[in-house]
Amino acid sequence: SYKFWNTQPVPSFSEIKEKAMEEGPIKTIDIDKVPKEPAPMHKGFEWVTVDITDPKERQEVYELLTNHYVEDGEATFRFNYSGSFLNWALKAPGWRKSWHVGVRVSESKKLVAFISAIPVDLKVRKATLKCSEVNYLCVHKKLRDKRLAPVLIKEITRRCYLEGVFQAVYTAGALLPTPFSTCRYFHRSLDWEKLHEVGFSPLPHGSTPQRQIIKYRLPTVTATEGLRPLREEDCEEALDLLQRYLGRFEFAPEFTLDEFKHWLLHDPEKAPEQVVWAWVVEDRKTKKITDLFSFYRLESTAMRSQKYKVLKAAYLFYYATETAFDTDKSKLEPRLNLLVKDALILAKKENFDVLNALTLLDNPLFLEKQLFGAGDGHLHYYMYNYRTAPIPGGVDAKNRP
Ligand code: YNC
Ligand code: MG
Repeated sequence: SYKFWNTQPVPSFSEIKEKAMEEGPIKTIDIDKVPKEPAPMHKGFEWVTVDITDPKERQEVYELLTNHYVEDGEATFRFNYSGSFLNWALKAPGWRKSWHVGVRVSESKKLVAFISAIPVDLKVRKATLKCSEVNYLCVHKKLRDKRLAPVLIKEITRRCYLEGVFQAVYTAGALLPTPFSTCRYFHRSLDWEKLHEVGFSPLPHGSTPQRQIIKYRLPTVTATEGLRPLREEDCEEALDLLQRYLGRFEFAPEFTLDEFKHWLLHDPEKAPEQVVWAWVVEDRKTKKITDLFSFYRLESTAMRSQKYKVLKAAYLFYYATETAFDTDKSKLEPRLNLLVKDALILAKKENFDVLNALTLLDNPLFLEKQLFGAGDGHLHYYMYNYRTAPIPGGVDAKNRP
């Protein structure tokens, strides 16, 4: 099997286990030999470039994803990326219209498939790579298992190659050849009762609803001294902190100031429904920014609930702390626990039902202590046309939407 993936420049399951695996690109691309036109589309369908800046076309992508994108294994929840979210995630600095690819029914013009990419500079061990990040691959349920996905993947690849981008990063729940890392999802209940009613959290054997509610109770005010929302004028300093913090990991994005602002600073004009929240800690004496944390909103449709339409989930996003550089190594864990507990309090205040996090960065230092529970979901991390040895934990990259 893997009839398609076996033809692609990705490492095989066996070679990634080899100790002496050489890091680097798998094949060299000659732009002049890249086809100037897409491969023919299945009969009755046509390629389109979606104009995501047009509210009408963005709504079409929204509807396709809302009805046909990723579900959990039991088909209880399906991601519900908002229009504001898509506008944010697909229009990162340097975004290209040609990387928002759709398929329409020729006759009705109905949008039935989508795939996208945005540019990202990635540090992979000692190398910095100009990559694309591929996301939102989606095929209408009625068109599944017709080998449309490989056609979409080949088309986004062609469009990346044409722009001189020869490597890509992507994540998926599906196991394909070959992940260089795998993360697990963890979930911290903020409204246990709702999570239970909606079918997300089972009642643990031997517990009672009342005990569960008490277990997840949180203070109403935050505890970190100097904590306040991130402001535009903080960004240069906060970015410097984040880059140094991410520099401790083998796989991480490298952000420009523009990218940092795009991903972390809420802009009410661009996002009428707020997508990202970020806070910093300012030292009272030195006025220096010592810590940063953020989360984003991504709701899921509750497909089986009579009572609730959506699960309001926040996802822990980028964070950083100066304690990571303290000569006293014991400071990091308590500091992160303090910060993440405040993140939970703030997420609760914003009326989220749950805060989700992956097993990346320094997350293992606080997940259990802050009562995150392991979920069923795994997220595999992949690179296209690049070979790199496995990166066990502490990855970042797609701490990204
Ligand atoms: C997947 N998620 O194995 P083989 S994640 C990649 N990513 O190929 P068909 C996938 N490949 O095994 P269907 C995949 N899921 O024969 C399946 N495949 O080699 C492979 N779901 O194609 C699969 N969104 O069209 C098989 O399958 C081949 O109709 C089968 O379509 C699949 O966005 C899909 O989970 C996922 O909408 C579109 O099931 C459909 O089932 C669907 O017969 C719900 O496809 C939504 C969903 C995926 C979310 C994501 C990241 C995508 C990354 C794609 C790879 C990018 C490579 C880099 C390109 C740029 C390079 C440069 C520079
Ligand atoms: Mg198909």
